[in-house]
Amino acid sequence: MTNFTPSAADKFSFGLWTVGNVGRDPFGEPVRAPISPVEIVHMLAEVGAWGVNFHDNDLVPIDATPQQRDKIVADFKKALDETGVVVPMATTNLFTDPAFRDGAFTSNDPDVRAYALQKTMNAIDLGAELGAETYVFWGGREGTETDAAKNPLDALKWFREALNFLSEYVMDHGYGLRFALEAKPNEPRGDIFPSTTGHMLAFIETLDHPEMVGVNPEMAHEHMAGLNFMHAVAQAYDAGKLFHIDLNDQNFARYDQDFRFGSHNIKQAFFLVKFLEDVGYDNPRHFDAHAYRTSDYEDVKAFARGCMRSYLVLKEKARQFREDKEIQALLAEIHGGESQVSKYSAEAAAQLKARQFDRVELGNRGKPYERLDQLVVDLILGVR
Ligand code: DIG
Ligand code: MN
Ligand code: MN
Repeated sequence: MTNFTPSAADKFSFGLWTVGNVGRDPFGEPVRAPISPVEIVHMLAEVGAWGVNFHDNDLVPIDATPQQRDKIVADFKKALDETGVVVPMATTNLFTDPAFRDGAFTSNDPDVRAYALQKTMNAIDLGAELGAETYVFWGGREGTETDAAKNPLDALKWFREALNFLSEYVMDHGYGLRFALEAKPNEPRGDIFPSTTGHMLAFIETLDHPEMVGVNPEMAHEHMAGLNFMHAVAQAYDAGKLFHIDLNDQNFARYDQDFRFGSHNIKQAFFLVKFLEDVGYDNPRHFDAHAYRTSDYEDVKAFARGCMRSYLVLKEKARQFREDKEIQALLAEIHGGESQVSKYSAEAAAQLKARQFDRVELGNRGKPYERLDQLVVDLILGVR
């Protein structure tokens, strides 16, 4: 039986806010006492995680004095040194404080947009100091409840201005950080923009330094938009922009549930893991999720272990898929090979226009996809 124990090679990471989630929700107060960043680092080491991520204020409270900041950072570094846990990613909280009630980079208030830049520069400094290589931008408040309030063209312009400014800031300081933009269609704003990974990929091409900007697709967020997460991830990978990924789970047509990875849509999780392993994805595998509100901290550890275990079980299932003779024979039968016409020439066009097709015969060519998919279901259910 394969050993499903996580190792550093898996690059499994958790944000401070994930296992540190105290169980507050819009309809209920916290159910778990807060635990410190140092305690979280030790918990992550205990369950076998490789990395820990943070928003600036997960680590350093927004009103901390410089002396308090330095002490907090020193204690955090000590915990990292003691455990070997690393910091792959950092990000800015631009959504909790009331100052960001109408957005941060896309607020209608230029003072707020300027403050958001200042806060992000300081958070980038902190992330770089702790060794982060990826900097995530999730615009939780970048959106509207009424389109009367904000012209999306202004929002896109202001978001572009901010990212261009911050790209230059990173380059000016030689930080070597890459930016990863994370989309979400709604919540907490009525509509958030850019709303999906696809929208972000298009937006990146309008920036001054697109080469240093990629995406951080999140499973729950693409599912909230009713999309196939693996397809979004594949398009990001195809564009060379899959710099980071937020793994979790999510029932469709629900608020952002941030469930344990593999806990709800096991088939989508399988095809996602299969894709990442097939292409040799080598960036962090971040579980942006949290335990049920019903959990105590022992169950929070079970949540974290479950995220990593499910990924490793599905990784083993993907290996079995690749080695399954019946599945591979079917795939060989199905895949008819490279396109007959790919590169244009006048001759190729003329030959193709002259070619006779039997359209009815083409239409009669059935595919054994039911048989193939049942083999996958058998594999996932463990009867194959
Ligand atoms: C929510 O899905 C967002 C925030 O938690 C954070 O900014 C980002 C980093 O993973 N994900
Ligand atoms: Mn989420
Ligand atoms: Mn996320």
